[in-house]
Amino acid sequence: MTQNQSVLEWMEKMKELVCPDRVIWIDGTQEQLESLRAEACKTGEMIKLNEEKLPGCYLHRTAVNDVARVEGRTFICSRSEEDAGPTNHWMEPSKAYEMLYGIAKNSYRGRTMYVIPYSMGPVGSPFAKIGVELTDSIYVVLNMSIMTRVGSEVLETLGNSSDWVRGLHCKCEIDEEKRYICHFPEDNTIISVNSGYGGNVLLGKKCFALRIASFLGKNEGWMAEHMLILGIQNPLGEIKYVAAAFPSACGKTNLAMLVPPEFYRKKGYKIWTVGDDIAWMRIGPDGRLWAINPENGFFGVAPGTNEKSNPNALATTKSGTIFTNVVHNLDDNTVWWEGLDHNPPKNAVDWKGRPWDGTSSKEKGAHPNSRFTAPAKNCPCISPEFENGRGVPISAIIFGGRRARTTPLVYQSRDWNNGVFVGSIMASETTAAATGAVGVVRRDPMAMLPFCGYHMGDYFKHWIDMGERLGDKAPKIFNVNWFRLDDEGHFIWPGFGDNLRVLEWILKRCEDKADAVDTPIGFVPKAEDINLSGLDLTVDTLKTILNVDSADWTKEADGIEEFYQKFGDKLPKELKTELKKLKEKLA
Ligand code: GTP
Ligand code: SPV
Ligand code: MN
Repeated sequence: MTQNQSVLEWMEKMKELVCPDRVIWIDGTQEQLESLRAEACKTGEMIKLNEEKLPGCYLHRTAVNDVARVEGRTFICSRSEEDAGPTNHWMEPSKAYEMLYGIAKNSYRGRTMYVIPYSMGPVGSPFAKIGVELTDSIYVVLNMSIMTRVGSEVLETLGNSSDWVRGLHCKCEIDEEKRYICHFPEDNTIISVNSGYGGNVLLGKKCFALRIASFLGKNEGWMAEHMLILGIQNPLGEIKYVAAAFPSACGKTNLAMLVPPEFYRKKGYKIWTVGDDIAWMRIGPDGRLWAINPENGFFGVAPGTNEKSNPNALATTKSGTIFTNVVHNLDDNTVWWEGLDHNPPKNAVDWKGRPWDGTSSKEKGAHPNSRFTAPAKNCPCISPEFENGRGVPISAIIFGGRRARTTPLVYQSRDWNNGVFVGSIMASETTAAATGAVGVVRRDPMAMLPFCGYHMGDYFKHWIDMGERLGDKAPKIFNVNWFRLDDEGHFIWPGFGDNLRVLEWILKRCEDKADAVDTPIGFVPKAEDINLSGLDLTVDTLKTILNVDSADWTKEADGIEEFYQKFGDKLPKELKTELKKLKEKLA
């Protein structure tokens, strides 16, 4: 498949280590993928679903101990511990290699090594980067073939270059105690052992496109962010693009594919999805910030996805999709999950592979972090710019999290550095996307806490530097919170498609066409400036979620101060100044 010496040498070295019975290069052809699908169905690794209702779709169940990212077992193995910073787990590289090679040794015995050449970004486009993942899992091959651009074309583009990311995945025996997701930023290398779950094993995604790429971005002057990208077309036909960073399972896929409420549809508003999880952003020749989505598919949260909340995502999953850890409806050989509709199947199998009838068991049928892997090209609102390797220009950057109180529905930062401060103090309730407690508020700067491949203090500095380079062409920075709760624990804001009402205000602010209230944390909309037509939400209720409570924020400022201490000397002075200004305004 290739004459590239660096690829061949590394592949041979890994082959000697893991000892596969045979090696298969993934060429990206449909014939090869089809034969792998057939093989996975024969071994039970995947189940072929109803060809009429869900053509080309499959179901997979992971091991029950392997259902989410494992942040506690994810390591940045930089040469110096300081470079990994206080928010990452660190392991000394030679120790890490020794331990990982010990676990990987002979682990492919009796198995096949699949070699997956893949491109993050359209093949050969200026922002694209190449990786090669070795895996012993057909599930990984098939998911990578949806999530990235895979095949011989990638190796042709690589030529003789040694500039590519090495990735070794060994499924091993899915032993939690020996599960490790390790990144060697200085070696462009990722090693993942003892897992078969998405974010741990689809190495192009979080491991490469965020952890390794964020490190490359800092050194090369660009940004790799945990952000969706969407285009908002107004009735005049103009399209403005925004990028938004929300922590895992906090609404990126939903916002990226939103369907405008009727009032907006009638006026002619349209939404175009560019990406739902990752953005690579660079300063273009015109001095503005341009973003591409390096992925080629969506690895989306299944539960809660339905005809009303996210019809575009649902439509995207109707063909060529792999479902993981959802309910298998045996009556018609389709899939189901909580929140799809109110009719759970009577004759089904739950995500653990046990009989399930939707009523007698208290346990959920689908895992809360069950997922679909769907091709981007299926998405009814995929942007015409999706394959454009130069990307799209970003007008606004939006941060957001899941906060039952404190953070208002939306506010705007005062300027770039204040916006970096707003991103750095993001806090959100934890979700099922990572193992561990759910619903605990934690600081998750820029939604990158689990994904920044280097010292978070240096990362903040990189943001400040980018702002300096962008100058007056910098996107405006906002923060949103769709998740404020009332006293009975219900969401106050309707969310989903209605989030366009907030985006409209954001875009107006970018063009100086809307007023705002100056508060200690930044600019908050005047309640009458958020369009509520067609909603049964009163202006008074809206006011409660636009409110900035001084007592809450004084407590918040103390929390920020404590959090900032982690970063010591690496905390940029600009952020110290922003915290000081916030405290002064609150006092
Ligand atoms: P990752 O793929 O883990 O990065 O998640 P994500 O950020 O793409 O989150 P996603 O859009 O899949 O949403 C996760 C959960 O949040 C789902 O259960 C959604 O139903 C719910 N959700 C998304 N948007 C909203 C919203 O506007 N309001 C409310 N109340 N819930 C939402
Ligand atoms: C996330 O957890 O942010 C995801 C899913 O997008 S995973 O690929 O597992 O990281
Ligand atoms: Mn994500």
